[in-house]
Amino acid sequence: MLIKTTKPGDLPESAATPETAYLKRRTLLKGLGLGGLLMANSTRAGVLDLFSPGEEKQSDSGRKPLQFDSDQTTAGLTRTPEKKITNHNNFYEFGTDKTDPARKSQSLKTEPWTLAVEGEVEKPGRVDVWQLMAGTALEERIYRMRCVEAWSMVIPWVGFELGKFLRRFQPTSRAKYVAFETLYDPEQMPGQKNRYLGGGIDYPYVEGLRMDEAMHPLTILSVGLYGRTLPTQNGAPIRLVVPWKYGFKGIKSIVKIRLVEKMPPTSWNKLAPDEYGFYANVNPAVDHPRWSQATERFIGPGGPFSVKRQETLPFNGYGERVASLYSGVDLKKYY
Ligand SMILES: Nc1nc2c(c(=O)[nH]1)N[C@H]1C(S)=C(S)[C@@H](COP(=O)(O)O)O[C@H]1N2
Ligand SMILES: [Mo]
Repeated sequence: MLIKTTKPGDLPESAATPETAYLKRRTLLKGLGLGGLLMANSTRAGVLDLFSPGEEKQSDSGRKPLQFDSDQTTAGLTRTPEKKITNHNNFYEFGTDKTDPARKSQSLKTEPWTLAVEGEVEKPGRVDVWQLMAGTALEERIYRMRCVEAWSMVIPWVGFELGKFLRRFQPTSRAKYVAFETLYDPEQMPGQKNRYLGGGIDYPYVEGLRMDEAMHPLTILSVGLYGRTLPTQNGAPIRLVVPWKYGFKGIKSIVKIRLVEKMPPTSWNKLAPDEYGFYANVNPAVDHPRWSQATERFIGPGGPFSVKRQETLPFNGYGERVASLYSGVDLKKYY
């Protein structure tokens, strides 16, 4: 891995792992009572380690083929190769390096898997996710994805609309937000056992959406990618995908969905509230405090020198369908 030390204010636009390196350091310093040193310097991994050829393994043992209706509307998008989608991940339960999830999550036991839906619903329940997968009409959705770290991918997900799923449980009129929770199992997830390995996140990982965001037809629960069930590193067996928001909203390996009246806490917001808001809408006009969000590096086919820097689009290009959700909301304040 390439590590380069930079001076304060010298964070390069190509910073590959700002969440990781900076927060890891910050958490460690906090833990040591040295919080004052926070801005002293920061480290980063170079862009080249995205593509170190030896690391690009197909770490996906046990994935099963899925049946689904394919997505015709977005078939023209250049897709990120499957090996890159499955070898460049954020899943801090397995470590903060981009290659950790593929290397360390393979033993996660995803079968059986129970998902509980509770809170402000008339009919709370627990579902067996593998039965759900078999008994639900699945769709392919080819979505542009944008990480807050300014890289992006195009991923052919397989899943179903979260809104359709939630309606089965009959949300009450008091349901204003939806809170999500990842599995908590320190025996299986080393990052939950060791605060340093886990990037300082207070586990279980949690996320939230406003009710109208959750019910929007673009919002899906994904159970697969590239036609097969999800690899563990991408959040098997079931994870959230919200294509107009930064990737961190896409909580992985979900065990609980709770409909609630009040805005729920979210993991990144708890860790660094000045950097990660509840809304997390992709917005080229609102910079992250430590780097610009105006452009992004598209991770597509080809080697390191073919990474394409492109403009970031408001709402990640989905503005026509979702901007109305935020009319009257000051997106600079509610970032
Ligand atoms: N439980 C859990 N979910 C998570 C994360 C995590 O660390 N833990 N990382 C988030 C971040 S920062 C990103 S960018 C996406 C990455 O999803 P991918 O690896 O499938 O591309 O997962 C999100 N979901
Ligand atoms: Mo991210």
